[in-house]
Amino acid sequence: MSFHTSYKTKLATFILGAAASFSSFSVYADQAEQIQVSGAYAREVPPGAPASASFMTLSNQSDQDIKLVEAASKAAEIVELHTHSNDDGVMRMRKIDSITVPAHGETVLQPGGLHIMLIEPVEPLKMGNTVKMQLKFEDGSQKAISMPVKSLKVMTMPMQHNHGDMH
Ligand SMILES: [Cu+2]
Repeated sequence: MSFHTSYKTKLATFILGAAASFSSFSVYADQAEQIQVSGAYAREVPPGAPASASFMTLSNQSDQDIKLVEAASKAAEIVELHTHSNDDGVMRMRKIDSITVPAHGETVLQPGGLHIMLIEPVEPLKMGNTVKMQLKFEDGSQKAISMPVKSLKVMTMPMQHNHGDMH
């Protein structure tokens, strides 16, 4: 058992070393590795709809705040980081430069709040389809994620809680 563990470690070290030699990818824990993405989905829209949005929870396992600075996807012509603000009772959304995930905390992208806007979808954002996305962080590291397309009806159902608290 210990032989295998040590062998694996040596192998991993070798592979990481080789990766460092042959590519520009960094071997230390970059920001993309410190971020966990959960519950990601894109909102279903009818064909021809001008835009849709993607939502997810970003968890930061590191000691430092991490900024998401860009998202890219082939699913839409333009992908932007957005937030909503309440202007005298009217909800408006606007483009923002980054979304901060606090150290040892999480940031929730959800309807009515932060989201990743998918402008001029080029792939059908139909329930059952999958959207692939690249998330880019301040240090230039990237994370590839894929998410299901969900309909608004599914989206607005009460969230499941994974803990036993009383509500
Ligand atoms: Cu938006």
